Amino acid sequence: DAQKATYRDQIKALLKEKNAVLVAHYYTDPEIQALAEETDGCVADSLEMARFGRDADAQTLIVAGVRFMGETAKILSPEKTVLMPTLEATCSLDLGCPADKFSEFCDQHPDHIVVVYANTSAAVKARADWVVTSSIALEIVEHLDSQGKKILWGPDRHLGAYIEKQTGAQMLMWQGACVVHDEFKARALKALKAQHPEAAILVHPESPANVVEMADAVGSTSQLIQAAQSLPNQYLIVATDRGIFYKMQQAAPGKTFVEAPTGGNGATCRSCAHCPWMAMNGLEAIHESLTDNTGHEVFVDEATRLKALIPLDRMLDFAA
Ligand code: CIZ
Ligand code: SF4
Repeated sequence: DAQKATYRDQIKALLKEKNAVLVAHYYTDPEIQALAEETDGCVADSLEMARFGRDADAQTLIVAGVRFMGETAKILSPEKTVLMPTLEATCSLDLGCPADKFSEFCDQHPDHIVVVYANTSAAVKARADWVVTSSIALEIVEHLDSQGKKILWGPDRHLGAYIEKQTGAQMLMWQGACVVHDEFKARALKALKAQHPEAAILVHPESPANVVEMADAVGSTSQLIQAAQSLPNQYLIVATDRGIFYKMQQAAPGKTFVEAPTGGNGATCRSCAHCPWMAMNGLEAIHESLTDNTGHEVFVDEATRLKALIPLDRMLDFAA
């Protein structure tokens, strides 16, 4: 509508004026992803967002995603101003893994290498030896396991279990979960597949093991977008945040994308295939962050930043 068009035009002008660039996650709403594309920003997974922000010439990064993504951007680019549409956008994995408790867990197992998922606070990263995203977790754990290292993993238990199964590594695990992916239901998925036997099932490994087991492709967001394109199936059932449909439709135009079911028998779920925190990244909030920094700027204290940078750089070097 007219209000949105006005916001879009003003945001475009403000991005130029402030030498700012929009860095958006695949789970944000389609209009946000489209705006990032139209303004030479990026739409990506958390690994690519981190790299793009670090390498961008812009002085200011507008990170449309959740808090840990803004923090990662600041850790990698302390000289840049990092703004978020809202600092309230958190993540259930981050919330469920407080740094003091996680640090105690690590202290109890000093002979273990600490590997944490990117979906954690700067303070948790600062306690870790390695940071991984879902697009590179398997390779890094395989690498560490082949060196005979004992591994402590946190915080997502489903991703952890998937990594164990794929690599044969045994890990001590923190018991966190994503409110979106944890809701996908295997029984209802079986029923949907029975109605569409020609369908392929695409699953993000933050989903429960019995859902992952049914997948034709398991992977990070970027890997699932690739699978949507390369699989021959026209009908795709997708177990991840529905924000990803925007990019999947671009990658595989003409195919049909359907959300994997969340809750059988009409049961309700807390976050039906869309992250409530990703959804906070609206046009109005982006506009506000560009007009007045107050309450939008991400800060990470320097001691924490320097510690968190070590495992983050390790991941980025490994990925390079
Ligand atoms: O679930 C998330 O928040 C994901 C998939 C983040 C990422 O790695 O892009
Ligand atoms: Fe966190 Fe899940 Fe939202 Fe991703 S989708 S930001 S893992 S709550």
